[in-house]
Amino acid sequence: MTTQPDRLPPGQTWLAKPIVYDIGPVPSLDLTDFRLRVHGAVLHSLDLSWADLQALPSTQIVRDFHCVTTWSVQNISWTGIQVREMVDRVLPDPEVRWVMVRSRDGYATSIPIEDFRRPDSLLAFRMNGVALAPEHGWPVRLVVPSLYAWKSAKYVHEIEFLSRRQRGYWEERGYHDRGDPWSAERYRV
Ligand SMILES: Nc1nc2c(c(=O)[nH]1)N[C@H]1C(S)=C(S)[C@@H](COP(=O)(O)O)O[C@H]1N2
Ligand SMILES: [Mo]
Repeated sequence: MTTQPDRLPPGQTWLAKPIVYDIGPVPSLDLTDFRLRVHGAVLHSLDLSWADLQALPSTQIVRDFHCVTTWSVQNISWTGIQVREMVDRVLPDPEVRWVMVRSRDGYATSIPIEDFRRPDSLLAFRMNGVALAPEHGWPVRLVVPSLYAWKSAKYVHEIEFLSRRQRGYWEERGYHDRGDPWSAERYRV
């Protein structure tokens, strides 16, 4: 593994593979029951089946992945749908500043809309060339590589555009509202 200090955010150390972090058991699912709800302060809500999601244009990115517990992994490739594809379809109200992403295991995370809609934020269903492993978020997870990995919610089933800020699982427990690794935004001050 090459070590390029210029691409390692402050206080981080390289690991070869991501460590799996889950607040609870990996949730089970029958794909025929899959729904992704995209709603809230938007003009057009969406309620997508697995087939609907697969019909959307997909793309691949390669990004480093930074966990707030100080490990980082280089060059993970993710395949999925650009988040801004969804944003463009639902048309959030102009006052929306925050998005809440909710998962089937009860996890949730709140993300500033500017970070959420970046071109490298994906709803990913493949990781390093293969379908997501159950513990990495099967069938689909959010990946926001510009922020700490706790913002990359696994097992996603709901995206809500908020008219007032709410906090997700770790944000409620004192973690930073934004979580930019380059500014070491670990905890809320
Ligand atoms: N649904 C869900 N998503 C989650 C978590 C979780 O507990 N549940 N943990 C987060 C944390 S803290 C990290 S570091 C990453 C880890 O991703 P991995 O388990 O695929 O390595 O997932 C994030 N997404
Ligand atoms: Mo994490």
